[in-house]
Amino acid sequence: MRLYLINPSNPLVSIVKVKESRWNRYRVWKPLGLMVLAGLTPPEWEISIIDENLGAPDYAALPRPDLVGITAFASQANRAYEVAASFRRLGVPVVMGGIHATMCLDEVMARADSVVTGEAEGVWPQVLEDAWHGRLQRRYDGGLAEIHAVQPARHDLLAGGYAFGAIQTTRGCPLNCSFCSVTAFNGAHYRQRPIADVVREFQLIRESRVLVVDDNLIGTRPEHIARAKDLFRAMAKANLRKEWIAQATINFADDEELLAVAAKAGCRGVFIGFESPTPGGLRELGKKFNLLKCRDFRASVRRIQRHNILVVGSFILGLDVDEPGIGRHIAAVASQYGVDNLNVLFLTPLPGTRLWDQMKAENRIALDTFPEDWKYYTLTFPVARYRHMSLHEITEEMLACDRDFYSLPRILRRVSRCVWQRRQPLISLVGNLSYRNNLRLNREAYADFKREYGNRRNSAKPQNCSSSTAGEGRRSFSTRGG
Ligand code: B12
Ligand code: SF4
Repeated sequence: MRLYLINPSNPLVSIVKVKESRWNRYRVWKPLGLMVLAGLTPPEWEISIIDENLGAPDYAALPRPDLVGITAFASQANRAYEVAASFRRLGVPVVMGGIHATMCLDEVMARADSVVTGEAEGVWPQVLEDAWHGRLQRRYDGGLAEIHAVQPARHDLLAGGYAFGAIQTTRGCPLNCSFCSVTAFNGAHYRQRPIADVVREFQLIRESRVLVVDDNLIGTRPEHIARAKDLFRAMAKANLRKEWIAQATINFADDEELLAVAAKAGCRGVFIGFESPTPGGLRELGKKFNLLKCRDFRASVRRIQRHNILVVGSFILGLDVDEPGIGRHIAAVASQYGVDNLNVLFLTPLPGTRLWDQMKAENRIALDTFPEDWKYYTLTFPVARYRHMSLHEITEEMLACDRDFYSLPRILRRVSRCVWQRRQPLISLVGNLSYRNNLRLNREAYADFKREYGNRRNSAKPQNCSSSTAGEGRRSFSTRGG
């Protein structure tokens, strides 16, 4: 039996346009969920993972599969449905799973033969067994997996084409920020894989650089931090010869020993969500962790960097507290914190989040012709009605922010600082140029977006994602104050 596992592309996601910029090769990441699924698949299935981010194949020229599994974030849903429809027309059954299938169950059920909600570990073998015998059920619910049951991913299946391998060591996040779907999907209970399993899996990865996909690698409580230290010590002891990057909260900077063992284990970069330059913004987002009194972000960043770890700072633009001028303000604050790269995203209501419920209730979800509009849910398009900024103003704020932070003099200053401090200047340069190059792509994308949105202002009533609570028709986009 032949199984295709497919990661659909989204042509609007500039970071995956490898051909448009060679720097983007460093920003295309492996679809780990599908590699994990492959690891759970019995050997009698012949598996191919198809990542459309490296270029969609001519499916008609490929051998006909017996089953197709498709993953999707919200932003990939449109393309996922196209691919699903093309296989279903041939009579090949299609199973969909992942976060979008979980958050928008009815929408996905209408477009797939079977849907797996939640984490797949507990149900995937049953799905395959049922497919084998031609008795696929309409829905399977994996819920939250038993963390000890998480098997190593099939790292052998996607060789070549990527600069980074991928691994996951924990699931879940206790913080539940209003805009983030991780807690809704993976739960508030922070689950940690056994250290020996993680080290063994690291050894299966061929790439010398690895993305640790955990939403928060170190956790928040003393016992989480203790486990992170044990993990890093075990990784260093195993002499993995890997360099890796990860996501963490700012408390990563609070423990010198943690930083030292992380660096020794190969940590070279960390992605930290600062989210907002103002306490009001942090309160609005529920990011309590960043609100702790006496936190000096600049000193925290510097402490991390002293261990030769680059810091990418992430901010969100379009909060209710944000007013015109916020773009340049974020660029200035990020420069003042001293981050090596800045990643700014539009406040985006993702299904299943508290922000979705709130914006839905306030009728502020502007792009709500679903499923078509999901393609704009990349966090790089302003899909909502923002309190103090029109569509034009908010895209200008984003461009101003990127223009300021990624101006050539500022890039030179950051890279020279890396040379001076002996901290990976080449990687810093590549990262900065990659973001700078995307400025042009973003400008073009916003222009297309405004044209497209303008043409569709008077379009018909939208379909609704099943997690939505109201069914109101569309309103124009360019409002202040919703
Ligand atoms: C790594 C990652 C990325 C990587 C993507 C790598 C890749 N191709 O998969 C990068 C950095 C590129 C990325 C980009 C984006 N991401 Co992202 N990303 C993550 C992250 C941190 C981890 C995903 C992961 O690998 N998990 C580990 C694997 C094992 O879990 P999994 O994928 O969920 O798979 C399990 C189940 O879902 C299920 N499953 C999954 N697929 C399928 C398919 C079938 C058939 C079946 C049966 C089961 C099944 O089985 C697996 C095992 O249990 C998640 C957070 C999270 N915790 O999920 C956010 C997350 C998925 N990303 C998110 C977002 C919003 C984005 C972006 C849109 C915006 C952005 N700038 O970050 C872009 C979109 C890119 C695009 N192509 O459109 C949101 C998605 C929300 C949503 N409703 O869509 C998440 C949840 C983060 C959040 N804060 O809310 N992301
Ligand atoms: S943004 Fe980060 S800290 Fe907040 S809930 Fe999501 S994963 Fe947790």
